[in-house]
Amino acid sequence: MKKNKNHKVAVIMGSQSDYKTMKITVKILKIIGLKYETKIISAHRTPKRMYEFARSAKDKFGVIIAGAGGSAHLPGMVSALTTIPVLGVPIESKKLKGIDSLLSIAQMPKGVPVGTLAIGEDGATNAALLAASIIANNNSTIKKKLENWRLSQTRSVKKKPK
Ligand code: RP5
Repeated sequence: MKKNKNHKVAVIMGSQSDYKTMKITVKILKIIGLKYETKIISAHRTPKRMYEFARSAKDKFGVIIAGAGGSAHLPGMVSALTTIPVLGVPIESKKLKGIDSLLSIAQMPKGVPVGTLAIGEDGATNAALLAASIIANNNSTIKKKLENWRLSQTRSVKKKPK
């Protein structure tokens, strides 16, 4: 495994409107100290952009995080074009509260996986943490930062309610 290119995370999303959620992913990646790039790529509105991104992703990224809402085919389509791990964040849609996004992303037929996270902000947070875990397998600095993040989370839980 070549080191540098596998330590960068691509954070892609189907629309500018998804960034409200996906900026949480970016915030966590920054805290952990992971390199990343953000892009708007729509599977149905910019299919050529999606194809070109996915086909060249292996030269640049170790993990792809894809946020999409509604009939959320972006993570699955990107995963079909690369073997880099793809983590899908179901965006909370207005009409069905993200249940549509969740089922679209989670119910990939066998053979082309997408690691599906929770709907909305929780999923956006955990996608960044899971990307960090994947990259930490080959990066001791990220591993240490991830362990520290967990430790500080544990310490933040008070023993008694106020
Ligand atoms: C999806 O359609 C996007 O991922 C977004 O969640 C949803 C709505 O997009 P906009 O109409 O806000 O551009 O492709």
